[in-house]
Amino acid sequence: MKKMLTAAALAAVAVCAALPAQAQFAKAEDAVAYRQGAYRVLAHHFGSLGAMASGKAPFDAARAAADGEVLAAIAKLPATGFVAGAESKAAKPAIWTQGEKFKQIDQNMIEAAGKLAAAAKSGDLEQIKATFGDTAKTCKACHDEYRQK
Ligand code: ASC
Repeated sequence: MKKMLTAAALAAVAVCAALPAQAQFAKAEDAVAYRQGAYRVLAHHFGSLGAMASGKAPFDAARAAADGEVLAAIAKLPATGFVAGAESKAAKPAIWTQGEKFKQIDQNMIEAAGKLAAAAKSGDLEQIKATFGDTAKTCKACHDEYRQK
């Protein structure tokens, strides 16, 4: 019995580790607020890295590393707020009808944010500049396809 429980517990841990961030919402508007809040936090830290990458702000390695860490973690969240029935003014309906394509574009952003975070952690401004541009492209790809103008 103990052995079975241990196996079940291990299986549950494996499932949790494999799943992307999940969120549950009592109301559709909570899901909209959740994803918009996540995007806002992303934009803040992405903007901070961008200011340093472009020289508009002095390069601060510790700040860049912290921005990258938050960016990589928060990047995984917004997609979980696009639950059924949670349409909004900003989001095109295609998000719900082209689920797989939307997920892929979102995944590209998550991966780019991870690389930008690694670059930021390295403290090498040149690496930050390169990966910042790649990440910006993934933001834009989604805006072009799925954000209402
Ligand atoms: C930002 C921000 C975005 C992206 C995007 C990149 O700083 O808030 O949504 O960059 O403009 O194309």
